[in-house]
Amino acid sequence: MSLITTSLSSAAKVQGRFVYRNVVIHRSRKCPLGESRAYSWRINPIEDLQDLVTVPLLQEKDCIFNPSVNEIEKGHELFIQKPGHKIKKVKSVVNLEKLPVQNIPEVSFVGQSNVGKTSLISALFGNAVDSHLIKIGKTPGLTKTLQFFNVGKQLSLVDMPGYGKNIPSYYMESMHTYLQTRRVLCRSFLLVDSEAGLTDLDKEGLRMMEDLAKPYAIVLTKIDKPRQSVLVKNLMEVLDHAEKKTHICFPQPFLTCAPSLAGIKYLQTFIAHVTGNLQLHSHEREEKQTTVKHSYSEPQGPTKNSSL
Ligand SMILES: Nc1nc2c(ncn2[C@@H]2O[C@H](COP(=O)(O)OP(=O)(O)OP(=O)(O)O)[C@@H](O)[C@H]2O)c(=O)[nH]1
Ligand SMILES: [Mg+2]
Repeated sequence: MSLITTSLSSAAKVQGRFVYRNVVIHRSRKCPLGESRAYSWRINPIEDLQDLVTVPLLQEKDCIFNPSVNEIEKGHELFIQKPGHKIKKVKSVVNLEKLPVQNIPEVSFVGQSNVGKTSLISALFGNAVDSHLIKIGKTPGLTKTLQFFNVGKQLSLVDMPGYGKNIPSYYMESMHTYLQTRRVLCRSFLLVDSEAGLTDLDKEGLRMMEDLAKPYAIVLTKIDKPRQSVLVKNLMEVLDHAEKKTHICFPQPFLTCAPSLAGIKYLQTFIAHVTGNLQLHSHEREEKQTTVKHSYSEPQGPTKNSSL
């Protein structure tokens, strides 16, 4: 993952609120999010943030996930309940010996307490699943077990207990063991609060994911909370850290807002693809056209066709 930084010469002439590593971040030109939750983000919210800086946030070679509009609609459809395609909670697991036995691809959501893991899973289901099924908390530490949610017979999403202050260490241990040993786990998402920015605990989480050497991606949650200029700065810090300290992390972070579902279709499409439920023809075209390919290992587990 890499962030292009530039010399001050081109950017310094512009009045901006933040300068991060010589890159001036403009004040939000459109609607500052802190002032309006109703802001309408593009399918991939990074594109909105790109408008605020004069240098590319991501290098071209790192923009490897570019689904078409049609593919995004197909990815989104996978998460809609219909007869014969139910979204249901299959199990809450405390004891790792009691993990559900099912041969479908799993993706897991990892991160510190209160970062928004459960809310993100609910948003992936369009916030349309019964609230008794998915419990979202005001206080950290609400999710105390590994919770498995099946999307039809296609895939399973796994909500993890959060880690952090005053959270029992066995949460961390059971999460680590699950991530290390689960054969059907094909992708994890490490969540970072976009308002708080990258914390020491997040850095610890990233170190753990790197040590595990299993495919994962970063999700910046709660993008409705900070001003866009703060969001850009925090995103750049995440990209910078990921470039320097990670090797396995997927180069494109995902940005999401659970209440408004911003960024959710884009993430749904990625999940549909990496679990082998959606072939991306636009991606294949991109790959043929470009000579630079990101070195990235194939996902493990029972995926069918995924190529990212
Ligand atoms: N504004 C806003 N609030 C959010 C968003 N996502 C989550 N929250 C809030 O953040 C708080 C924590 O959310 P949870 O989804 O319970 O967080 P968690 O990571 O599952 O927490 P633990 O189960 O304790 O590990 C709740 O009050 C949510 O309503 C978001 O995108 N925007
Ligand atoms: Mg939770």
